[in-house]
Amino acid sequence: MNWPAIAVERVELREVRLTLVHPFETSFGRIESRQAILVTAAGDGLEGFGECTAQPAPIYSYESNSTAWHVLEEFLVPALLGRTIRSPEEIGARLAFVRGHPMAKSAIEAAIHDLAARRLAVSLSALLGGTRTQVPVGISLGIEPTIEALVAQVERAVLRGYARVKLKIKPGWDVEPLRVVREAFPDLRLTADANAAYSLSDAEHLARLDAFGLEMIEQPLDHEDLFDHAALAEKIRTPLCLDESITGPETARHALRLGACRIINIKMGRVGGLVRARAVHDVAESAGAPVWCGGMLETGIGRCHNLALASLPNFRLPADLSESRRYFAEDIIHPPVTLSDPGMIGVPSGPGLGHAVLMDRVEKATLRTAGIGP
Ligand code: SMG
Ligand code: MG
Repeated sequence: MNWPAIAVERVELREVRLTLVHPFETSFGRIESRQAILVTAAGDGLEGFGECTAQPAPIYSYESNSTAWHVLEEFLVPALLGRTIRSPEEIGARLAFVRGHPMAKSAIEAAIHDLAARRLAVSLSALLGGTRTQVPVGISLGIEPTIEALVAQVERAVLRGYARVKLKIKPGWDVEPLRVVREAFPDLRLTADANAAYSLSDAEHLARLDAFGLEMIEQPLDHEDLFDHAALAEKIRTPLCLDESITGPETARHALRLGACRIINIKMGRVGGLVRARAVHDVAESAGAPVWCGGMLETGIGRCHNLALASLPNFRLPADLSESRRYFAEDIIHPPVTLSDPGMIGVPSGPGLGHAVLMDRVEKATLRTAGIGP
């Protein structure tokens, strides 16, 4: 689909906090709320929305809400303001002078994509060339105080109809919870995500997870270590998937060539936006490797962007994309995201995000704002 000429006249940054209905614990810590920067790009009488996937602290990656705010306000937004954007690639090209900070870049790039789609009165999925009307989805379950509590969470997810369940693991919370969950749910599509909590010296221990028929183990080792992931892949049968390590099409190509992974988790924030996410998708597709869309506990805004992205053809495995109610008592979009069929979420078909942003709820959740432009 042709990209319209988009004039970015004004940008608003807004940090919001939404309490999670259930705390989410990973190998790097416990998260009780989703605190995010929302970006609004205005032009030609329309507004587009984006969400930055950074967290308050730089623990999943080096970005935090404060670094993203700073980089957006001081560098990224001024480089786009008052410009006419004639292609999606032009956004990244204008931002390329800033090294790194992919989540900050992705947030403004996403807002401009929404603006472009609204300008054309097409869905974001249509603008991207998505081919799916609904996407298979799973649920990512955090570390719980007890294995019984975890089994109860899995049971709820299965009853709700999720197509696959991902369990967070770390040293001391791996073999036992996986063994018990597998015993209780013999046919469940099950995966595990370590968020880089192990090292290659744990290879023998990780090989014990082969017994549980996992579809993949996600990011067992350090985010910078493709080499050790390739070595680990030789020692275990379960396919490896990389998340934190894949920063764009370049690392995707290296990882697949090295045999560091067979599957890629794509997060638009981590790789620097939708254009680069699509490039990772294409690299994996030509290597015959499936991808799936990861999640960062997004509000409804980021979730709609993820749904559009996951409508591309090589997103063949269930996404970490769950219903609004799995995260928040009240999402900031209307209608909230719900399962369309068991294990499926419909790709929004209305203009742009395809869901209305509820500004009164956004206002209530707001911690700080900054307007940039006239
Ligand atoms: O959005 O449902 C979700 C969470 C998915 O597990 C999830 N994300 O490493 O894949 C991952 C984690 C990172 C979460 S950090 C906020
Ligand atoms: Mg992960």
